[in-house]
Amino acid sequence: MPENKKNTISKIIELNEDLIRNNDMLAAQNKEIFENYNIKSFDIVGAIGAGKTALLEQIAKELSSTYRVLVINGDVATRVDADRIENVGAKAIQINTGRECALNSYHISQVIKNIDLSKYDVVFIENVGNLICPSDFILGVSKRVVVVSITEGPWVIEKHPLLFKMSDIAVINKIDLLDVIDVDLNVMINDAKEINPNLKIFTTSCKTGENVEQLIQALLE
Ligand SMILES: Nc1nc2c(ncn2[C@@H]2O[C@H](COP(=O)(O)OP(=O)(O)O)[C@@H](O)[C@H]2O)c(=O)[nH]1
Ligand SMILES: [Mg+2]
Repeated sequence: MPENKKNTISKIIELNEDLIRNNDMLAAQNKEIFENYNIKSFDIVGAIGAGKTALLEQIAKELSSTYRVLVINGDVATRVDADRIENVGAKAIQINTGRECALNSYHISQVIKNIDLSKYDVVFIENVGNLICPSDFILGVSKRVVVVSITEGPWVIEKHPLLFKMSDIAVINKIDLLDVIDVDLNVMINDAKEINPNLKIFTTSCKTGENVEQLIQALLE
């Protein structure tokens, strides 16, 4: 390979490593701030349409009677998700990332800087719908929750091992559709366990509410 091409590649790798190092440093600061305010914080990751907002609508609705809940919704465009959350009575902040396929710790640090965190007990961050990009960017939360749905097909977990390795809780959603979608739920659960034996796994339906209560209890532990 010509020398100038080699130099360009090593420069790109260096820049990428810098980006991730800076992100990790800001994430550590975010984590410390959340902890100083005694806030439980969650990064909810998963593909577009998996049911992240639908789960958050149910969780925010239930927790709002006892806790002061803030939801930060990340999307490339629109404030559809923040409006959905505010409709169930919780405070929501929408972040539009434009071209970026994941939230990063800078986005969260800017939110933290501009709000009074003493007003909240629990913060949920709905990441941009994507099963790949968020792996590189931790946000500085207490727990990461990865959400997939059975409609994404039986291989969705084994095809995205990194995000499952880096999560604390996995949700397999839309189990009300098990009769019409050709997937074996046990195979999906085993795939997740094999990738990360420490994962807590929940199979849920936002349509019927099945197992959502158990998920909420696990979040609060
Ligand atoms: N049947 C069924 N539909 C669901 C379930 N959860 C979400 N949906 C639907 O899936 C679509 C995408 O949900 P949404 O919450 O916007 O997904 P997000 O992109 O991950 O936030 C919506 O039409 C939801 O009503 C579920 O458990 N069962
Ligand atoms: Mg959403």
